Amino acid sequence: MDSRPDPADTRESPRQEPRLPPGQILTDKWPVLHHGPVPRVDLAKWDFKVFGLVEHPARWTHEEFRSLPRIRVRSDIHCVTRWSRYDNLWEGVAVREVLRRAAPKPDARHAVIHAEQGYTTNLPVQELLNDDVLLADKHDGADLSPEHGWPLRLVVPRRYFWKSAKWVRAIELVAADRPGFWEENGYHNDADPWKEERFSDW
Ligand SMILES: Nc1nc2c(c(=O)[nH]1)N[C@H]1C(S)=C(S)[C@@H](COP(=O)(O)O)O[C@H]1N2
Ligand SMILES: [Mo]
Repeated sequence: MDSRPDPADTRESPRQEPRLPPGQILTDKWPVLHHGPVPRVDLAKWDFKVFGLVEHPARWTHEEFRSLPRIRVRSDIHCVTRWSRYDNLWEGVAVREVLRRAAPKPDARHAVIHAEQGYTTNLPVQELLNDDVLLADKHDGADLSPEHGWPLRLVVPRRYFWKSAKWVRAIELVAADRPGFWEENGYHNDADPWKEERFSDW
């Protein structure tokens, strides 16, 4: 059984002025973009882990993960390929919630997000602690489709969407920043849409 979120507990990701970041075009559609094939996921073998610089390395089976406290977040998507989509209603578990249970050590300043098939992306732990950052399994009231990251995707509303890893399986906390897949392949390390941090300069 899912633990149901209180309907009143829908967090609005903070908006910036202007709402549409520079160089973006608004769309109602939700494009599918990723590297490689959509993974086939066996829920009986699926788990989610928090490891690295933590006091209590944590592992949840799919059933255990579904019983964690749940939240809803309304946020806008900004993809580096220049489409933006407003008012996405995500449902799932706050990243803050899973990190709290693992108890990060004081020197855990950066995170490597691990997804199926070796996809990684990197974020500061501070960013993950924002209360609009979640591990989502639902979008606009329906289960995520496999193409959009089912059974679980990260959602980081204040960064370009490549930081929102689909098919996510683990968060590793580290002391020194470690660039992920797209960050190693020319994308900007920080990915702030309002600063147009699209590509790195090298
Ligand atoms: N695991 C994984 N997650 C990923 C990617 C990927 O290649 N693999 N691509 C990222 C990129 S570049 C984008 S733009 C978004 C697209 O998400 P969507 O297909 O749900 O729109 O997923 C991100 N998450
Ligand atoms: Mo992307």
